[in-house]
Amino acid sequence: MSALPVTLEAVELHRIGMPLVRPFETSFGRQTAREVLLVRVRTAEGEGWGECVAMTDPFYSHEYVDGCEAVITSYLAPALLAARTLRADDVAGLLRFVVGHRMAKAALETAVLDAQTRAAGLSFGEFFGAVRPEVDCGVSVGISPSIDELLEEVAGYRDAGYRRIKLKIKPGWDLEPVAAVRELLGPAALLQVDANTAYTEADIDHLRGLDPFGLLLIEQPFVEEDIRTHVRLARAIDTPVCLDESITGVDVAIDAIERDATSIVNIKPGRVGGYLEAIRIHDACLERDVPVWCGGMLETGVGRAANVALAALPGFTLPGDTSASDRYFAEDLTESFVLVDGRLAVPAGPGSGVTVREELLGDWALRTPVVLSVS
Ligand code: SMG
Ligand code: MG
Repeated sequence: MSALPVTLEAVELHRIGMPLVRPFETSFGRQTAREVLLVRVRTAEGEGWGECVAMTDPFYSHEYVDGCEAVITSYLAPALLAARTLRADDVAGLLRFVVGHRMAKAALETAVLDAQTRAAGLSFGEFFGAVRPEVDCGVSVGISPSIDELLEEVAGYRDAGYRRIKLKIKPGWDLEPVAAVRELLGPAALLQVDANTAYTEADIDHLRGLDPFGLLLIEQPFVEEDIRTHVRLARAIDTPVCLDESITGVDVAIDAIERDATSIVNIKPGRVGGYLEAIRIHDACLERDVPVWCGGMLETGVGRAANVALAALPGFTLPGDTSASDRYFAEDLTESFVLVDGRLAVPAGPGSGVTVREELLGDWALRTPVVLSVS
């Protein structure tokens, strides 16, 4: 579905801090708050918002909030402001002169897409090609201080209706918690694990110990650049291997699939440079019968709205890390996303379909917004 270009007048960068309802621990660290960089574009046709998914520290990937803000301020926003009249489709090409920095680029592309689709009266769901009004949701469960606390947390999410549980694992926190959660949930529950690159080739035998638990998949056990060891693991275990960090674009996705390094793909729009590239990955996977699911980066309602629309595409056949707002936040920056029967509704209004609550933007501001305008 097409939409007319917008005329860009200014790019605003907002930095907010939101406390998490409970700490979230992964193999690379523990966080108690979410620092978020939000981009607002002001155009002649109206405004649009994009959320940068980078974390405070460069531990999930090389990108991080300060770095994203710097590259947007010095390079990316000036290039878009110089182009002046543009569509979301033009953004990746206009920003190609900067190597990498996909999360920063994705935030800008999404803001332009939001402005453009709002002006056209099209929802993200319509623009992306959504085929369902609501999506099945999973939840990502952090590393816990004890198995008992883990079981209590998982039972809470089960009772809330989540359709799939993902456990964060690392060496020393893998077989035992997985066994305990499988026992708690029973054999039919959808259960998967995510290692965030914490293992090495020497752990392949150990990871085979996950096979008896009937997991949906194991996500990214080895470092981002190491496709080869994922191929070796996939040959050695029955549990399907799913790449997250490694998949930075559609060509890498196709390569990893053809090499049998991944039989399921986690699609995170921020990690791949935006929703348009995310859709290309979805299409390539659908063509190859590779199931995909939508990853999460502890997004506010701004990013969550877009993720839910993406997850409504036909190839998203597994529940995503598209949890309800209250999984992370006591209060969301937009309308709350509320789980109903384990699902979230795809917003139907124009653009992302959600509205930023500007008073909260002020309350949670970590500093004054940066405004970049046409020179
Ligand atoms: O948004 O529910 C969410 C987060 C899901 O586990 C999640 N994300 O590797 O998939 C992943 C992680 C990356 C962020 S960890 C701080
Ligand atoms: Mg992951």
